Amino acid sequence: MHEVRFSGEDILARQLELAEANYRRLHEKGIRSVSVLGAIGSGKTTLVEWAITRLEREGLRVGTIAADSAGDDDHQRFVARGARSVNVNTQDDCHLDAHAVDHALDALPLDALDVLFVENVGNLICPADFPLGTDREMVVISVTEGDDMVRKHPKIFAQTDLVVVNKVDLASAVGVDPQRLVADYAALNPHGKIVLAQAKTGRGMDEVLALLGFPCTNTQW
Ligand SMILES: Nc1nc2c(ncn2[C@@H]2O[C@H](COP(=O)(O)OP(=O)(O)OP(=O)(O)O)[C@@H](O)[C@H]2O)c(=O)[nH]1
Ligand SMILES: [Mg+2]
Ligand SMILES: [Zn+2]
Ligand SMILES: [Zn+2]
Repeated sequence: MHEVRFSGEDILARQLELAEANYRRLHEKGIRSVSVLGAIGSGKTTLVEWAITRLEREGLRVGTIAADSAGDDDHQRFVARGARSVNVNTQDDCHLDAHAVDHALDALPLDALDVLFVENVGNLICPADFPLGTDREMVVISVTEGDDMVRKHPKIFAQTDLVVVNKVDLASAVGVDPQRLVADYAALNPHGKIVLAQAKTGRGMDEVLALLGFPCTNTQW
């Protein structure tokens, strides 16, 4: 086990060092990696399920790290799609950190992977403070959390360049205008991209994957 008992600024510096080590390790293996952050139940796992199916059809070998406080539901969903997956239970912690990702990487067959998705615990607050060392990051929210999500969690949205607003099929049922979320995000992060999606049916997935740097040639869903 690594020594991780530090205090104050040392903790942040150590987290950055571990994140950089993860980044280097993934690059040495030629693996492209994506952190998936977002609200509880917003559709993170559903999006990654589609991504696995889609990218494997493109000939890419996909690995996943599934983080939840308890249980292995998301991990099992990824395994069912054919991903090489590792389950991480964070228990009392409400986020993944670079140290936990390092250990998860130990348990993955890195030589047999081209792409890695890391699904964080559902949470829009502290994951913003814990870099994991992935190449890219996306934040998933859904209309059912309300139209004020971006305004209430500016830090995570200001530092992320790709946001997915999921479950647009439920927008009128919950009385939320997705364009409100689009406008709030544009005000906070003018360079960021935002995709309106319905992950359950795959709507928006082509755009999400293209923005993550995986343009798909086989566009049949
Ligand atoms: N109506 C609708 N439901 C969706 C959509 N995408 C996902 N869901 C449903 O939302 C629920 C939660 O989806 P998950 O993908 O498990 O969400 P998650 O963000 O991974 O959840 P946690 O990991 O528990 O935070 C499931 O019942 C999905 O079927 C969508 O586009 N529309
Ligand atoms: Mg999930
Ligand atoms: Zn350790
Ligand atoms: Zn936390």
